[in-house]
Amino acid sequence: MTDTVVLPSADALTEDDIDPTLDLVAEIGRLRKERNAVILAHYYQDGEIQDLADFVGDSLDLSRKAAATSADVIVFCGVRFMGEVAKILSPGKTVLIPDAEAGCSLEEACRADAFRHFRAKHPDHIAVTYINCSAEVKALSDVIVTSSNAEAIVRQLPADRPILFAPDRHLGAYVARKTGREMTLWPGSCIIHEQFSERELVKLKVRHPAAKVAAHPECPDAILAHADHVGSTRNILDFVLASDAPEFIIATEPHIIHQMEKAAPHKTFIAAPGADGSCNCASCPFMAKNTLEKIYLCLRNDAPRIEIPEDLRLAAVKPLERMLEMSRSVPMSKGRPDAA
Ligand code: CIZ
Repeated sequence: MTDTVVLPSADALTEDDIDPTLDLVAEIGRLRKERNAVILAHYYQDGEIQDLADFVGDSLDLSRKAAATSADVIVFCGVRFMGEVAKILSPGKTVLIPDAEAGCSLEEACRADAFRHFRAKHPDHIAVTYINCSAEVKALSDVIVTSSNAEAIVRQLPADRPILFAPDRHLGAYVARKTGREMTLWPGSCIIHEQFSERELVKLKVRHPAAKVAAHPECPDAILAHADHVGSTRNILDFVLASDAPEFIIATEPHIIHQMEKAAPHKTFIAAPGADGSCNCASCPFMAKNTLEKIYLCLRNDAPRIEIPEDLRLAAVKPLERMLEMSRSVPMSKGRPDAA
């Protein structure tokens, strides 16, 4: 864990202190009002968390929301680096996360010291870094990207400058192919998107010949090769809602299917399989750490809270603001497709 998280004090309430008869959704609603809080949730969160959030989205739209909110408190239901982004962009707000242990395998795969060394070995390169990284790595980067804007941002970079891309090598390779830009890739990957099995996917396609495959660019090439559509979560969501196909195989974290089923109940969505033929392998264990109990507790305890040293924040905010500036061509999504 980074030292950017303030943990609850010893006398804070714990899950054992919660009255089991408490209506948690109502209590969270009451605390949200009392504290002028906004609850932001990623598409990879459990359906019940998505349903109580004020806004559901991907990292790009959640960053935009965090930067623009007038709330005093942001409860960020996602993983820790997303809460850090909210605090970097909105330093005057209290940013709470339900579970301080909600990390990210990509963040783990790219430690700041090693990244500093990587940069030093390629001094003439522009460092394009996926948002799934620590505040320290952001501070060492030139521009941050998400899977929604990576291609659009790379296309805006000077053609005569070589590019470093970290930490997801699959997303980097995909963007390099799409843009024709040469990139030196950091050798990281997401444990979730690495789980999908090409063999099981092919078997599933044979059993569902009408199904379109939509895959996230964090998937290895062998999976992307079978995809009818490749995109970020919000982009896959737009694709399945716009398509006439009746059935879809979804190769990303399967909780995104919650929004798909709500917005298009007449369509069938199947989570892409892992090596054992089931789809459970792709549930993110870090995203799953957040629960209604922990959301309630973080609002009660005012912790875990993200705090970032100001010198680190000032260094990390530059590449994030550059990202927001260079993403103007990527419109804000509605979040929940069924929302007004
Ligand atoms: O950018 C994000 O939020 C992630 C992690 C995936 C996606 O495609 O939305």
